[in-house]
Amino acid sequence: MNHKNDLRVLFEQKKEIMDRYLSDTLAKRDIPERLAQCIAYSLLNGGKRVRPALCMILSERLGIMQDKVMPLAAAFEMAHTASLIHDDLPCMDNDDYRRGKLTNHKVYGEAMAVLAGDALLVFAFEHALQELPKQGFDKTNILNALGIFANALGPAGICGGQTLDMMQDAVKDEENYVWDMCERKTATLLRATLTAPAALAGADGKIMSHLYNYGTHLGISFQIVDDILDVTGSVQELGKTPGKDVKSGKLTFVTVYGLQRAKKLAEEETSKAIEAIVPLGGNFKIFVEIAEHFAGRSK
Ligand code: GRG
Repeated sequence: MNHKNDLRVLFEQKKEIMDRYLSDTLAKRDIPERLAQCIAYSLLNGGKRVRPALCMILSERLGIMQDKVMPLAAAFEMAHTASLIHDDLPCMDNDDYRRGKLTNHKVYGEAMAVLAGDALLVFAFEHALQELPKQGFDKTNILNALGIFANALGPAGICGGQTLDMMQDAVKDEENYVWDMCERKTATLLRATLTAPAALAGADGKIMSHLYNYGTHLGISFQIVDDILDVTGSVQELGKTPGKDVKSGKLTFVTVYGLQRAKKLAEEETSKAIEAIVPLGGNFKIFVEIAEHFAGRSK
C-alpha cells in the first residue's frame, strides 16, 4: 500500500473511533430530547473529523495514548460543529445544505439551531474539563491546552474570522483581507488541534513553535483548497451549489486571486507547512504526508 492509501485508511479509522466516541458521549448526558436530537443531527452527521484526527495522530507521536486524548479531540469536533451550525444560519451564510443534508435550522428552526450551537460549544469545554483530569494530565498542562483551544474559538480566532466574513462590503485591501480572514476563521482552530495536545503533553518551546508554524500554513492551505473545491470539486456534492461564492461575489482566495493563482498559493502554503515540520525529525514525518494529503483532497 502506498502512503496515500495508508493515510486515507488512517483518517478513516480515526473518524470511526471519533464517531463512536461522540455518539456515546452524547448518549450519556441527560439532555432534553429535542435538544439532543438537534445536536445529534449535526454532530453525528458525517463530517470528515479532520480536527480530532490531527489531535489524535499528534498525541500518539508525543507519547500520549489515544484513549487519554479523546476528550480534547472530541471537544475540537464539538466546537467545529457548533461553528458550522451557526455559520449556516439565515443571519450568517443562510445555507440550506451542509454535508449533503438540510442545514440544522432548516430542520429544527433557528432558535433550536442557535441553542444547539451554544450547547455544543459549552459542552466541548465541559467535557474536556471533566474528563482530562481523570486521565492523569498535569493540571497546568490542561489549562494551557484549553487556553489554546479557547483562543482559537474566541474573538481573535473563529469569531473574529466570521466577523470579517460578514463585513466584506467594507474591504479595501482584498488580498490582505482574505489572508486575515482565513487565518482567523480556519487556520487558528486547525493549528490548535496540534498545539493544544502538545501543551497537554508538556512539549517544549521548540516543538511548539514548529507545530505552530506548520499548523498555520496547513490551515491556510486547507481553506484555500476549500475555496477551490467550492468552485471546482463540489459539483457532485448533493445540495452544494457549484460556484456559489463566485456567483454571490463573496471574497475568497479564488474570487480574489483567480483559480490558477489560488492553486499555486495552496501549493506554496503546503510547502511552507512541510518546511516547518521537517526539522522535528522522523517521528513527525507523517505530518509531511498529511500536508500533501490535504492539498490533494477532493472533499
Ligand atoms: C460557535 C465557535 C463558534 C463560532 C461562531 C459562525 C462562526 C462563528 C464561525 C464559522 C467559521 C467557519 C464556518 C469556518 C469554516 C471552516 C471550514 C474550512 C470548514 C469546513 O471544514 P471541513 O472541511 O468540514 O473539515 P467537515 O464537514 O468535514 O467537518
